[in-house]
Amino acid sequence: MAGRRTNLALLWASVLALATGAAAFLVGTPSGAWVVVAHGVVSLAIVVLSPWKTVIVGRGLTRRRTGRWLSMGLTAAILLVLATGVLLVTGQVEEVGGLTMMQLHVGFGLLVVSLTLAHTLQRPVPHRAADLSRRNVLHAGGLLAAAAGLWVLIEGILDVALVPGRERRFTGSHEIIDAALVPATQWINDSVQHLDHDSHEIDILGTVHTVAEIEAGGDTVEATLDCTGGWFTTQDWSGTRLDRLIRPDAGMSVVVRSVTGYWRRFPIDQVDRLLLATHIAGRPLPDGNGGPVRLVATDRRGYWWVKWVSAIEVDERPPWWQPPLPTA
Ligand SMILES: Nc1nc2c(c(=O)[nH]1)N[C@H]1C(S)=C(S)[C@@H](COP(=O)(O)O)O[C@H]1N2
Ligand SMILES: [Mo]
Repeated sequence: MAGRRTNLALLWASVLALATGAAAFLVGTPSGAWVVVAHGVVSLAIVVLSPWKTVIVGRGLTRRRTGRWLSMGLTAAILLVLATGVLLVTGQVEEVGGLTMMQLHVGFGLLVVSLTLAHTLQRPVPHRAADLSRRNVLHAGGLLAAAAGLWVLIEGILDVALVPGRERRFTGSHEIIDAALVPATQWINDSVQHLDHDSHEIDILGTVHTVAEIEAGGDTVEATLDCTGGWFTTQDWSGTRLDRLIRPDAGMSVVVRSVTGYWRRFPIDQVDRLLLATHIAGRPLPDGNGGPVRLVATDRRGYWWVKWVSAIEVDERPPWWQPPLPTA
């Protein structure tokens, strides 16, 4: 029974870690900070359970059942997810072998998901009515309390031990202060575009605009670009606010497109929070950062900040009519 309980708790903690991890990518404002905290706590619940699981694994290994290699692979993958998670949080190591720590963390995470699926199919833990007994609910509560305690402890250590100047945001991202050091970051496989400042045109609701026109808008907003890769930067961005070009009753949603085909859709009542930017911190946007013109989407994560904007359209589709995360 105790082994069953551990396995069930592990399964549920893994499912919650996956769900909160995926949801953390959607968080852009402090009201969603709890999702990121929850991801930390349920992940630590897996750590808290590990001594009990070690006992179960020890028993299993002496029996030489099929699926041993799968179990060992799964254990290794889980250790790698936890290790990359810790490295992400501390921010001391940013890249290994050309991959960012977040790419490694998500990659190992997806590996764990597929191995867990295979492992659970091979060794199913059927739920029983007794699983929801008062005693087990108390156990689950105790587990969460222990994990939360561990989370508070780790946060405390990080606060004291982290190098000053490496502020962490509620998303867990680390700060880049100098605008010149903002990396050229692609979501998946876009490549940096080199567009000509004078001849590039932006089609906005069927009307062609030059970069010079966007520059002349004279709007400057301070906004935070927070990449799901684990860094953020707060800068002054200048150009033209979209509410100067699009009326809020022009349709249901606004689609912003890049010359690369990358696009994102926004609710039309948020046009006053979207800026077509030509400058960062008073300087023209470098090609890598989306020059000559990119979108600044206040309070939204980096993948909304479409670079190398070529067109803006309005239509009657609802704003959620798009993949939750970009696909290119
Ligand atoms: N066209 C295009 N725009 C894009 C992306 C992309 O891959 N293609 N990546 C987005 C992501 S994930 C982030 S974090 C920011 C990064 O902006 P930066 O390159 O200025 O750091 O651009 C966003 N805009
Ligand atoms: Mo990003």
